[in-house]
Amino acid sequence: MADHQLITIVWSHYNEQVRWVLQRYGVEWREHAYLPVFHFLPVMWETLGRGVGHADKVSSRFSTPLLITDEGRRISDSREIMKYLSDRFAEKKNHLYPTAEVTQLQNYFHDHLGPATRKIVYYMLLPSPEINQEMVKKLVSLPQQWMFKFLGSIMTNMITQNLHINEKTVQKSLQKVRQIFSEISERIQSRKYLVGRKISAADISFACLASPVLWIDQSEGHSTIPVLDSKFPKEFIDLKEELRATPAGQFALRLFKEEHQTIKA
Ligand SMILES: N[C@@H](CCC(=O)N[C@@H](CS)C(=O)NCC(=O)O)C(=O)O
Repeated sequence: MADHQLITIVWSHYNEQVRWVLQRYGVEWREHAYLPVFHFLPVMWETLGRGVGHADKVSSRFSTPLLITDEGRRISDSREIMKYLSDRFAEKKNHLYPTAEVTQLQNYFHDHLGPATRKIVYYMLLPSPEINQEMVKKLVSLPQQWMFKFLGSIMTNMITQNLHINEKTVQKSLQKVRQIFSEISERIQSRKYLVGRKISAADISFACLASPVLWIDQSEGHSTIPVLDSKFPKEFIDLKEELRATPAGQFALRLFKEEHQTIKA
């Protein structure tokens, strides 16, 4: 039987959620990692005419992650994939969706936290050619690195426009992130996980979708985000430190450190 295959935008936080679950259940997979914009053709190739993929308020119909299962099924949307993996590979006691509250929280993070952290990080880091080049060099294949050399500025413009990234929208996103961090800080004060006594999809979604603004990298448990030599702009360092100091920030860091690994059955 073929392995599972995962088409990703390599640095995407929505994609990290799925890697987390694959890894958690010890499922083998092959990843086809792309830069944004370059993901478009491979996803289209694998989905067109199959009735797979739909646009939603945070992404296009060709969004990543896209899972091609070992049985040839295509599943798009990180939440659908996580549910599929949990149904198929988890024992009942380790299932990631034990209650409806988990799904509600996950949808809340998907719709509000994910787009806000993405906007902020692109706004603060995309203008830095050093960071872009280092990320690209450390994360994708040589042909994509070459293409990025020529198309980099067109790609960054496309990202900025498609995601409506500007001063005004980023201020709103900052407010949203601070609001969600304060809600989660409150909620997590007296408990180890967001729902019940075991890790659930809600915890994984919070940790992953918050990770860009905390800049959780490979040294802290992230699967792909490399440790960078380039310097971050001051406004980003300040934000990262502010959010890391909150109980919600500490919670996300702890989950990456302690839970982002294969569980022993
Ligand atoms: N509903 C989707 C959202 C994922 C998403 O927004 N993915 C982004 C990367 S951060 C993407 O692939 N964007 C490109 C596109 O929409 O074509 C999911 O949960 O998988």
